[in-house]
Amino acid sequence: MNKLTIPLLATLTALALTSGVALAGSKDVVVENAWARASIGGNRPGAAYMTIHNTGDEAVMLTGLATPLSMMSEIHETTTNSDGVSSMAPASKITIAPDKRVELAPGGLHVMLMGLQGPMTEGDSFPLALSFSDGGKITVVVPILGIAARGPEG
Ligand SMILES: [Cu+2]
Repeated sequence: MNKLTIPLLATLTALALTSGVALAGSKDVVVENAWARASIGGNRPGAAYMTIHNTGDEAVMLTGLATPLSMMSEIHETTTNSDGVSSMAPASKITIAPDKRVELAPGGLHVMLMGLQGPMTEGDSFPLALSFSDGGKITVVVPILGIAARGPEG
């Protein structure tokens, strides 16, 4: 972690602490089973996965992602066509309906971590801040699993 990323991390943590209390909507969001895969090479993007669970009674939209690990993070969706060829593209904004979960998992939605600021090494972890339409933020600590991991259970 370089000198620039530490104040960013402190800011994200402070925002998460202050906004988690007062706002409706995202206070009812729980991020479950976050994980990432160790990266293959230094200049390839990384990917992170999780389940976003809205336990409240209002829909919440995910509006932003930030982590000191990458210059830019966005939601991508992998799709496979009828010939079995997979491709991915930025996904439109994710809305989590009341009492529903949205799964980010290999082969589907994922957080693409572009411009990695360091290696993603198995056993390490990094903070990821999720911003929501009501102004709330949630910061989760994402553990980095092995290069062949399929999920947090192995
Ligand atoms: Cu992607």
